[in-house]
Amino acid sequence: MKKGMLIISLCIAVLVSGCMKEELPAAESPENDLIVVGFSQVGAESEWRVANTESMKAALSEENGYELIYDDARNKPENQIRAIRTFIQQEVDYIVFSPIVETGWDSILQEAKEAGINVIVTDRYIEPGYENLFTAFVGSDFRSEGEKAVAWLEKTLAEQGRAGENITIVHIQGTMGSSAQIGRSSAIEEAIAENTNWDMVSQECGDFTRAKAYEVMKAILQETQDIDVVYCENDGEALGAIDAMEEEGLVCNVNDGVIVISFDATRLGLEYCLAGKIALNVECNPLQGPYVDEVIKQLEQGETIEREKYMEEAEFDSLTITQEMIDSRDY
Ligand code: GZL
Repeated sequence: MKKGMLIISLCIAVLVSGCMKEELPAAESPENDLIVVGFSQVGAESEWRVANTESMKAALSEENGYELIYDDARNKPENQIRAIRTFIQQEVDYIVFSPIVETGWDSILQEAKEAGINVIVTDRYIEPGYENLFTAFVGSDFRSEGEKAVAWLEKTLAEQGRAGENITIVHIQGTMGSSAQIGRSSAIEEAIAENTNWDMVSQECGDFTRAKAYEVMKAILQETQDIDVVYCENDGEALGAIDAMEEEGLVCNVNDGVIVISFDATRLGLEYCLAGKIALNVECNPLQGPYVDEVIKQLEQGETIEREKYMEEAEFDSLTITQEMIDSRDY
């Protein structure tokens, strides 16, 4: 329910009960007693994002008690700021948003706070220091995801007897400045600094899209094809990089080809893993809608909430993944 309606309803309820002597039953809430949520989504840049949007829309549905106002920012932070300002003007009850990048949100979130609107951050994080400007976070620990990938790579190379061998690595980063890119990049960058036999031969931004990753990988392959590992920060990038490598006749395989590491574990990404083309796929769980629904319902009931909810996430490798594992998943 929009705040204005709620205040008018409450005033009428007080007036009615104040004029009448006998006890009245609690005023019936208006039939449209929906919780109005403004949701600013990053865009539709990847299969992961599509799954995330579907999860949010399913959870914040009318049958679940919501009126959802959805905005697709098309990967532009300025569109998110515009959308959030519109939500404030519309006097929504809650604002939910996945910040495209970590920085630049303090003033718009201050406006939401001054308007008395709870903000729930999903998926990606905003920069530290502004925790007072939002009520809850539901998303992933991207640094932990990167550490899983690095630990697997160290173990795999050791098992292959390549622990001391020079390893050439291509790093294709996600949208620069997003918490997913910052976390996943920091893990591989630190691992390369620690493993002196690991050499980053190229680091380019693939912007979490298959098309951009294909483009940058094609350019890299014109410079060098002596590549042992390609570390891609999501499935879209991994598929684009594999497209480019296969066009050049390179084989992507953990045992006798280029080791491709990816993140998200979307169905398409796991099918590439089953085919042996993605050697490791670290899950990034997009099914955040039910947790956002839970937080809002708790807030509506005046209950204490869990301020940060980190999604449970697994990892899949090409040597152990099965079709049954893929078929059993929700996205
Ligand atoms: C991660 C999410 C990232 C995915 C990409 O939580 O923000 O953005 O890894 C998506 O697929 O584009």
